[in-house]
Amino acid sequence: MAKSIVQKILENHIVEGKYEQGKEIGIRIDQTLTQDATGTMAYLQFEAMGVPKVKTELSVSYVDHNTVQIGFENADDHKYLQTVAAKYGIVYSRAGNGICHQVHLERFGKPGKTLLGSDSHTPTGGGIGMLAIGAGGLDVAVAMAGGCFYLSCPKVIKVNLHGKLRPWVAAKDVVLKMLDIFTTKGNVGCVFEYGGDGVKSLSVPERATITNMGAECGVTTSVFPSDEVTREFLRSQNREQDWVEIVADEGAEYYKEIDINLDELEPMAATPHSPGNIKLVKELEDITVDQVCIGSCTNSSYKDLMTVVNILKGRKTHPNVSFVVAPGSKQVFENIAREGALTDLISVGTRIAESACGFCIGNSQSPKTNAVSLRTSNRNFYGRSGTKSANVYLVSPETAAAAVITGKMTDPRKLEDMGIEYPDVKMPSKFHIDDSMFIFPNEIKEDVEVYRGPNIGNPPQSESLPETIHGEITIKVEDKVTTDHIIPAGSKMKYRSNVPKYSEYLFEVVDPTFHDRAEKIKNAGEHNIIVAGYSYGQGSSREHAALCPMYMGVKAVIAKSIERIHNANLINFGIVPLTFKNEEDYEKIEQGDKLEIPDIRNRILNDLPLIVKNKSKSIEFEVNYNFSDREKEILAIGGTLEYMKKHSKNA
Ligand code: MIC
Ligand code: SF4
Repeated sequence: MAKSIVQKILENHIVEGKYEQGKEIGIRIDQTLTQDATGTMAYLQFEAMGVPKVKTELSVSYVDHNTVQIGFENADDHKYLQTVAAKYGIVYSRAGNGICHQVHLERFGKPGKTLLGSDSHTPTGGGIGMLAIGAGGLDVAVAMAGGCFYLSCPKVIKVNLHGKLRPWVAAKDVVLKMLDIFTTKGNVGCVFEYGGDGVKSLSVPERATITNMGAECGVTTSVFPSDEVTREFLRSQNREQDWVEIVADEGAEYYKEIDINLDELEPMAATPHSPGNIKLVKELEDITVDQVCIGSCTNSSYKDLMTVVNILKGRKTHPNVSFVVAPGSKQVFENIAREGALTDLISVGTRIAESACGFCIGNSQSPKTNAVSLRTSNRNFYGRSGTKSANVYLVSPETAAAAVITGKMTDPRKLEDMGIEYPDVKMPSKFHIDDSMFIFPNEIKEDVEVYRGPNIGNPPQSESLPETIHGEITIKVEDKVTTDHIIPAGSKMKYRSNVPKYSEYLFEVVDPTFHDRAEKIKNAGEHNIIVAGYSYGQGSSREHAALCPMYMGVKAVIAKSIERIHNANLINFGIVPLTFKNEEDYEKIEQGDKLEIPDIRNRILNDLPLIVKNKSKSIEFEVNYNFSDREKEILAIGGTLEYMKKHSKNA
């Protein structure tokens, strides 16, 4: 039978279940990655599992998110991560080595392998032909301990790319087009598999830009074939031996197929405050721009930065623009520096930032009040930049560079009128490679003592599922509430390993009174319940969006729909994700209503209908749930950590 790329890789890794769309499967994970903001908790959970060494082929711990280090907290976390890595056989990528996804693509990604990462943009690895999936830290800890990763066997959507991008139109515009077509909701359980004659015209970093932002559509992952272009990239990284060819079989069947003609695309932008609000740049022309930020795991490769440098060389940053560049990795940084391009950037008036997430996560470079900020990153959620009144537009490096010169939103094709030629940057045949910012576990021989600074607390315990949930709707939110709304990153991210402190910021952007109200309800021995619209929990993989609510006594979320990673995180921490059977019931209930979900434990375990009683309004409504037997057991016992402990004891 003719097979898709997705089917080939999944079938090679299935440990439990069968390749049958919609059914839960358990797969073996070859590689894991963590970053510091999610990794600290993931390793604390891994330690709690009592496994002496990681059981994957490769696990890498990156430090790229919390590198600002105002106060001791971040540096303490880094040291914890370094010592844990040495102890358990994990490669440690030091702060300064770059953003996890860019570095992993350069140095470790292998076609045909599975990669699980505690970051939602892990699908970047799909650019090199891996099946790379983002998950909560606890799922990654389980994979490091040798457990399966469970997912719903996906609906594979084939995206046929035709032709070739025209000058000034970039890979970013391809994925913005995908967002225009698929939007940011309704794609749970799907995977994008790219193919068609247009694929060969895209370099690996361009493919990675496209797979990176598939995360914004909410798909499980995106994947490109592994072909001669992949081989060349691996050769340039001195890793040709890691190459295998992976292409879809002729006649493979898909859930759906779409076609995109690359030569018809135009420069695009995601407008405030969602990556799904797509417009053509030419429709936005003349908007005054205050800030331009180039970097993030979406667009910070050698090719991206050399394109920008070639556009800007010999010119100066517009006086009203603050222009920041954060190279994606030390390798990118060093290679552009060795070619003299760093000097060109400095001379343009660029504010060079560290090779890290930086501006993308709002822990530096927050723009001024009411600013328009053009960014090459992947998320422009409300408040994420650190300035609530700012308007963030997501664009290609070409469009970003044009605004650096003009000080306004400019279709980069217009640069030709200013005598600027399109810089057709070629990938180098060999990168300058220096792996000295990694610490490989076999370099450390002696017994390692794990360092735990005062910021490191133990993961909080969750409670088993009660017979009846009774409590209050502590918060009712609308559609597309992201994990950035649930628990902010930015300057608060340093409390990731201190759950009681971090929980104080729950729903800060939406309703800063949430924490105190939830605490009161919890202290009164009642449960907190969250009610939401469509696509609840979209965006990041941060499990704190479930862990902190769990700590505050949230026991159920009732939504119109819930996104994949967040849904899994809720289950991992013993919070029951439920959806309205009749969506009109969402309108009939209010924040503050007293709810009761009688007999919930028995009903879920025995697949019986579940009724929610609204005591305040004397009405009741039915809710849906969809749990595998494994998930039911996890919920009943009170979370994955408890489940793992029980099963490792029984093993
Ligand atoms: C993000 O881009 O939102 C983050 C910060 O990288 C998150 C992870 C986190 O919150 O630590 C993600 O994408 O998963
Ligand atoms: Fe870092 Fe931004 Fe990428 Fe998240 S999206 S991993 S914060 S660069």
